[in-house]
Amino acid sequence: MQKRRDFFKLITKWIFGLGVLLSPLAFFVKKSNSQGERKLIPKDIEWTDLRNWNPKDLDASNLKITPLNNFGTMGLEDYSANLSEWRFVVDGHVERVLNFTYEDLLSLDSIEKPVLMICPGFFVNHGLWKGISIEKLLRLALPKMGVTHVTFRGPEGNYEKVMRVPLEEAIAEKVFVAYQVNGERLPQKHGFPLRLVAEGYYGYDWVKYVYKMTAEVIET
Ligand SMILES: Nc1nc2c(c(=O)[nH]1)N[C@H]1C(S)=C(S)[C@@H](COP(=O)(O)O)O[C@H]1N2
Ligand SMILES: [Mo]
Repeated sequence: MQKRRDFFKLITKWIFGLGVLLSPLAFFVKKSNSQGERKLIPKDIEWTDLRNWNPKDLDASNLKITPLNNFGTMGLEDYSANLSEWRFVVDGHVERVLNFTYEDLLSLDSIEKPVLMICPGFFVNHGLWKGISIEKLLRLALPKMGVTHVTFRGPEGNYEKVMRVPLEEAIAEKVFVAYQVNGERLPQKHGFPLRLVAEGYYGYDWVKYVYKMTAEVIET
């Protein structure tokens, strides 16, 4: 009987040990699967070929950062914000509606990361974008229960563009608001004072001159 119990103890130890050993592997396999669908762009790719890809299918981590002078641009380029009046508003399904000045934004915790933008058929920019995470902004505004989407608008007025993203993507920092690119203040043509960065989305969705972010409950 004693022998049998020892045997079970040993087996249990083994199974447990094996589990501990293999669990990082399981994590790795899961991770590489979820990224496996995206094609890693070779370092020496012709940039003109990239224009015809969908950014959601690409892993750009091998790509060099595009010098700011070589950035393409599209759509509204000359909106001019008066910084003394300009505000970034966070509203919608939140406890606290917030109004940030440009200076306020610069003083918040920031995130910075390279993200690929493709304007299909026209150009590709791989910029190093710096700005504020949506999670950070939502935390400050205290979202109410049930928020499913976050909507961005810019600029205020006749040329307003709208982009709505599911909350998970906003929280995962795939989408964020940026005030700096490649270490420089966001140039006017690229959306100064604030623009959306949207990993995996065509340039069309990277709203420039963002002035409002709204937490929403959208039934689907
Ligand atoms: N407010 C606003 N945002 C906009 C646009 C626009 O016309 N107005 N054009 C979009 C398009 S089609 C593209 S490809 C990108 C280009 O950004 P860039 O000019 O900074 O390269 O901005 C997007 N954001
Ligand atoms: Mo575009």
